[in-house]
Amino acid sequence: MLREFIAGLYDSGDLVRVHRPVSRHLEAAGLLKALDGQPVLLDHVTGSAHPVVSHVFSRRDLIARALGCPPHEITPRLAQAIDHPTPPPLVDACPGQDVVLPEPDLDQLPILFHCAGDGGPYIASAVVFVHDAEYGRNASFHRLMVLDRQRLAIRIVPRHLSAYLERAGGELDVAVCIGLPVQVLLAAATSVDLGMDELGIANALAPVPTVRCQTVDVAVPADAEWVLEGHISTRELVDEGPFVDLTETYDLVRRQPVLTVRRITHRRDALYHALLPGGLEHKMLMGLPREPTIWRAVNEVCDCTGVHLTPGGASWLHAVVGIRKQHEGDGPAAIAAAFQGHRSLKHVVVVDDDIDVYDMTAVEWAIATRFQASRDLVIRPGETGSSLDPSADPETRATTKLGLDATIHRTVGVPLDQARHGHQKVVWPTVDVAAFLS
Ligand SMILES: [Mn+2]
Repeated sequence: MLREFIAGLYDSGDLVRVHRPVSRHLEAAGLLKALDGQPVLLDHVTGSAHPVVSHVFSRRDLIARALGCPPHEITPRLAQAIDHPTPPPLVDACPGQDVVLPEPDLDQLPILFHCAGDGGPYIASAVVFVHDAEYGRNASFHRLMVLDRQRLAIRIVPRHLSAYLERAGGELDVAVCIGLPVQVLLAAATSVDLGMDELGIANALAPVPTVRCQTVDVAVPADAEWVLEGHISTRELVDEGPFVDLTETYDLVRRQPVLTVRRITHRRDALYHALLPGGLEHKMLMGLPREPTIWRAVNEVCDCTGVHLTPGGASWLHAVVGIRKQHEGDGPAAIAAAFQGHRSLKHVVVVDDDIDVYDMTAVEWAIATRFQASRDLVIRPGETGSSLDPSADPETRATTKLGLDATIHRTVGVPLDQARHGHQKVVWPTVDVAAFLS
């Protein structure tokens, strides 16, 4: 669970702990931005009795550590969990319900106001759980803007929660959880079919005991630090935003529904997980769960050895795909499949399996030494892109997609292994460096 992982980071000296009071208005976000990529615990955030943790899963190695596997195994493990979900167990005891606030009051939570132009304080780490008689349970991330002590504006993109809301006639009971273990955060960000329980994916990664909510008919992770039970109504729409999105640019202000909180329960000494908008943790949790779908799509056309949605591309718009090339057509086929596997993808680089997809210097080296623009460039104009790309058409999201096949090219008549020979890095002599420097 989240607090055990935080305790482990503290014990190993991997947690920056801030004892001084920090204002939740702008100051905390500024401090978190300066410490991006480094797990942080803020002991005292003004106006709240609860400590803030952030950047907990801001790096691939941190997620790997939480899942107990090497970094390169995260994508295949997640793909495996999506293919073979297991129903999470229901338990009675729930630390997340240890404390029940007498009156729901969002001001008790150290919700941060991030940037001067924001529409309000924002919760960005929250996963919303709903239940439907036919579809079953759904879990998805939604940013929540504080309107007052009981009400939040909820951003709902037209995906699963909007389908549940429509079926419920625009009136839907929900449970919002904050402070969740890594497997739940990753599963909630996957893109799977409507009616598939994301907690089944989470439970296949690591056990997720669940517990019934007190006023809402849905079971949520028992290890959650906070549970906000409430109701979404589309009868009243409010301005949601401005909000700093994944690209660190402002998203549009939209008319969105109101989520009214009716009950707040939390663990004793509950931690509040603050996700810095546009920060590395936001990018990691949003982008990493899209890598398995690219992985699977590319594996249908050739042998995929790795996928990396790079942080420089906001972990959303740029991918590096590694393949074990068998045929000359594998590169272009992998480019087309990658775009199928992640619809928002804009630029993709395909490299051979001797290139580490996480090492951007190695990827650039592959482009420099193996790529010919007249031969290996794929340009796809008139595609529908991501709403997160400010350079796409704001109305239609029309964009141009680009693929670079930076795999070794095989000249006609030259066997592949022979073609590879002239493109591989030399093997340097190995020496005992320490012996020369002592
Ligand atoms: Mn879903």
